[in-house]
Amino acid sequence: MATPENLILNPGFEEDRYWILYNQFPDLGSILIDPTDANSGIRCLKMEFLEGGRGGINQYVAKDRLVEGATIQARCAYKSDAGFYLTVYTWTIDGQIVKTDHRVFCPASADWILSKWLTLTVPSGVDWQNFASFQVVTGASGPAIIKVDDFEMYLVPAPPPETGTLTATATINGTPVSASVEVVDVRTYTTPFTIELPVGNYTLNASYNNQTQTVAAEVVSGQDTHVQFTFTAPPPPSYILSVGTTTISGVPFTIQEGTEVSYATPWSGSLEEGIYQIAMPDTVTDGEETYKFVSWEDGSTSRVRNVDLTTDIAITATYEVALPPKPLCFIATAAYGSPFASELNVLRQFRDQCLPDRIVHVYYKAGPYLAEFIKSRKAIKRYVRTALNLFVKMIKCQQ
Ligand SMILES: [Ca+2]
Repeated sequence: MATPENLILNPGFEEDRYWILYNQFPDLGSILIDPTDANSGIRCLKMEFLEGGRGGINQYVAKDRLVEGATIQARCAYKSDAGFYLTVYTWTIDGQIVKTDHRVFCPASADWILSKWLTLTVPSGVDWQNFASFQVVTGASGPAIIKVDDFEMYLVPAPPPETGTLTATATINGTPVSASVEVVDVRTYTTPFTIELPVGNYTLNASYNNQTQTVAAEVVSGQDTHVQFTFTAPPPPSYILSVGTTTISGVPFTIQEGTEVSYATPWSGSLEEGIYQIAMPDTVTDGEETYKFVSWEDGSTSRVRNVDLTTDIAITATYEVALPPKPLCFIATAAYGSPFASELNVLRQFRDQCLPDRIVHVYYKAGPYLAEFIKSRKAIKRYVRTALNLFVKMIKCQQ
């Protein structure tokens, strides 16, 4: 370590500057530079008191050179025919003297010797004036001649603060998570972390997923203090599932995720994220009509469908009218008078192969009434039969 700088300027009195000489009782003594004697160099300071009293020299040290918590150490060389004191002071801004082990007695010595060290701990939390003062004070009641030379005054830096470590972790259900933790008056960290801190008490404000926790922690010298934050898991997100049907509504269906719950279309509800099994009925009856499941809007044709609900989803099942079992040709049967006429086979084949379902459906609706009308009217029955015969011939010709 480098030798610290001597805070005292002109410590050996080789120049005429910097020292402030004071003499509380000037008529009882003198304070002068002595060019004939020295511990080192060529000059020293000579104080001659007739009857003792207070007097000496001040060396001021600027405030900004004195670090809070640091220690000032001072000493000087002297020779004296009477005992006296060396003192070190600082003054607070309101004029109070702050002193710590500030005074050392120097017994008489005929030869140059070094005084003991004086120690002054720079106070903390004090608004003090702009100097520390190193004084030579005579305290003797009789006459004394004191010579001083080679003043030394050093700042011993404040010892580094004792430290310990602070470790913080955060979990949800035992799983570590990255929580934001403000160590108040230090900074904000993200868990898990271990930081070195001066010993003392700290407040930690942790936050994760809109949950906050505050704990106090004491950092102990040379040890690790572990703070564990335990948060609760956030609820899973929910999404809107909509189940609809086309052609008809009011179709009962079930949604299963663990338990099975029944609903009817159109239905829309908020469900937690997850996989749900939607089961539509194969057929559903609405009044006189029976409807049959055809497909989902995505083209799938299984009436049971799994939906992975990770966003709002709308699904639609298409139902169509289910045709009743095909009876014989009402009208033709009525016209021919028998369901077994060979022409009927040709007509049935034509109906099943060539007519669109929609027309067949209308036919099934109206056919029975027309057939009843024809059955009891012989003339009409004959015309219809003739027309159908022609139609059957046409079909045959085209085949
Ligand atoms: Ca000197």
